[in-house]
Amino acid sequence: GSKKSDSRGALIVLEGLDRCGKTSQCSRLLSSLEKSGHAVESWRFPDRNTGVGKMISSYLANDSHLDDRAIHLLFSANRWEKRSLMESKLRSGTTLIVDRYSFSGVAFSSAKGLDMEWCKVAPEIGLLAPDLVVYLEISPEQAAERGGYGGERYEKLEFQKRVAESYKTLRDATWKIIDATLPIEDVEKQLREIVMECVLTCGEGKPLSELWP
Ligand code: Z5A
Repeated sequence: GSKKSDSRGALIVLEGLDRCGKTSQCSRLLSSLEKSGHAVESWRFPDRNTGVGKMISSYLANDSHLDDRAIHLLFSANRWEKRSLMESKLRSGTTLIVDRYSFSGVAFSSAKGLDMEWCKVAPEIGLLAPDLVVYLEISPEQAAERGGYGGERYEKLEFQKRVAESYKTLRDATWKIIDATLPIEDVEKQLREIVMECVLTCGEGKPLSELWP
């Protein structure tokens, strides 16, 4: 066939505050890419199904207490335990749509006061770099109005405001920003256009790279 041997799937990451609509958009994107015949899977971090993921889940539910650095490293370990599977999926041509990634790790831990460079550097270096990061932008106040927060540790307005500030510091010119307060179908349409372009570039053999580029 005409498919190049270095053709691969794209690593697409969605980031944003709690309630910004990531989960809804990931599932719409998944079905739209499936319908157009792409090999695609949707992933999320934390992956609560692994041993490490269960510790994270209990921490988020306030069932356990952990030092801020310890939980930061667990979130990172949770990405490391999926790294080789992630790489083999991408190389075999499967596009991955990922709900939260290293950027959440840095944004949420630095919102607690941990040094941003400490959060970014050691634990995350060498993880696969996304081909695309989409930030679904919403103010903490508007996010809070959506259906109410659940009872998890970080789901509080004051904390979400600090997370929003951290994301502002963290994001760079390569991120695509979408207004997450638009009707769900409009967000979906914008997202699909950006993602399709990225999937195409990766299919044409854009090399995989590692954090932090
Ligand atoms: N965390 C961390 O600290 N370090 C790390 O390394 C990682 C994560 C990876 C758990 O994440 C926590 O872990 C998270 C960050 C931290 N803490 N917080 N906050 P999670 O994945 O379990 O939870 P979440 O990411 O916050 O997801 P969520 O609550 O499921 O929200 P969402 O996915 O962004 O939104 P949604 O479920 O798609 O939509 C929310 C509501 O808004 C829902 O009722 C929708 O119908 C509605 N909605 C969606 N879009 C729209 C539009 N466009 N208009 C109007 N209404 C809408």
